[in-house]
Amino acid sequence: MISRIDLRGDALPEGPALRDLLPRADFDVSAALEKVRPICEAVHHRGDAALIDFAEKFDGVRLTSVRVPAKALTDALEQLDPAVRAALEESIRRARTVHREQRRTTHTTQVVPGGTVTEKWVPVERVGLYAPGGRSVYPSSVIMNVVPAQEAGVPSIALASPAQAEFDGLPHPTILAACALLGVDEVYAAGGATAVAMFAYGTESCPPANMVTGPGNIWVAAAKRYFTGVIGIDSEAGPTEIAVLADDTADPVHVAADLISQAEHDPLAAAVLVTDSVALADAVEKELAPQVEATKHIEDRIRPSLAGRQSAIVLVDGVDEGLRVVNAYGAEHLEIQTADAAAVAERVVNAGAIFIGPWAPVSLGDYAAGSNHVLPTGGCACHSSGLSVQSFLRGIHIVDYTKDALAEVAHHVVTLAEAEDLPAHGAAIKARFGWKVPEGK
Ligand code: HSO
Ligand code: ZN
Repeated sequence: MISRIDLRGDALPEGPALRDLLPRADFDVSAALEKVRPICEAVHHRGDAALIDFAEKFDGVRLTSVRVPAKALTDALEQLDPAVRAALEESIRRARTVHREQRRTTHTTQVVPGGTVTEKWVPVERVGLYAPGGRSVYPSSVIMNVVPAQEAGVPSIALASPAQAEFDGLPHPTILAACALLGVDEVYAAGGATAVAMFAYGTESCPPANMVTGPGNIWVAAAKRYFTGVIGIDSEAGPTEIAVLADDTADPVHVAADLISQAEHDPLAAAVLVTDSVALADAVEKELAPQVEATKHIEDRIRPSLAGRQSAIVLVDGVDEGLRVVNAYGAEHLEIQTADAAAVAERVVNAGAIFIGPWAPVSLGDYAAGSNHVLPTGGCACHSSGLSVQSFLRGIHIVDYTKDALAEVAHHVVTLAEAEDLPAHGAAIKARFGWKVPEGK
């Protein structure tokens, strides 16, 4: 059901060579780019009419309006199962507790007497959040996108999710209910690349946004790439990944359950166990079969995910080697199930989120740890972070110098301007001092 990669014996290669030995899904966003281009152009030129045509083509329903009426949101909340409502509320409460502390304060540095640089943090003015609605209808992802945007102070937040034929062209009712719980009242029935294009260009019913965030399929990722440089994006979000670094102290029942939990998302989802214990590898493999049999999305997602080239059990010579492997891999989610897991976790430098020990499974983080579940995939954890308040803020430097403070450093500015063959830069300084360079200190 899951392949093995045996890295024991020989010394592990360095850097990219090690990464090449590790499993990863094929997720070719550039190939999808050509297909989303005409979709984006149609939304650009025909606005709402294009969105309505695409909803009919892709979602099988003819919309009367792209904007979801306010009443649909309140109705969805009223009809929400009370247990689901309570769980969503607790998830929101915990996410707020964590994200509120990520707010940044204005900071002023006095560089010299009379010369200061202040960094002020300003929220993005308008963001468009995307909540998928195909194989995955995740109200939890609505929370993970909306809460950091709200805690960052974003004044205008809109959300799009695909039209559902079975709900008269509205997005899924649990998505609508989650929006209502969070106080998001600007919601659109638009899916995939069309939703990203709607936010990027704006249409008659939806003003353009400065930034689009949220998970999605390859078309959403491709549309985000198409608009890179035009609007802000969070990340391209590929199929989900779990890596577990475990030794012989780990419980194979837990490890198998956690691997399956993320395989459940997608046939391209990655489940990777890195261990120095053959006994654990054997026990986990044995455990996978009955647990997979006992769950739901077996044939369409879990089996192809576990059997795919993106999943494997990787055997290593010890926890130190295992750390090198997981750092080279840069998993979206990394569980550490070893003796002294917290100390091992301290040595992890590349991961979207780290889950320590037996009582912090990825599922907890997906719903109710307080952490964010929108995390870098495909090895992007080596250079990017998960969604946070910071994702929705811009830091603006404010430079404030007196005449004396400028005079003190003027000769250095003029020298560097000349060294770069940009004399007009130097002239902008000299003009302030009777066209002479002050002597400085
Ligand atoms: N594990 C997914 C998020 C999710 N799980 C939503 C359940 N619902 C990516 O972090
Ligand atoms: Zn998940």
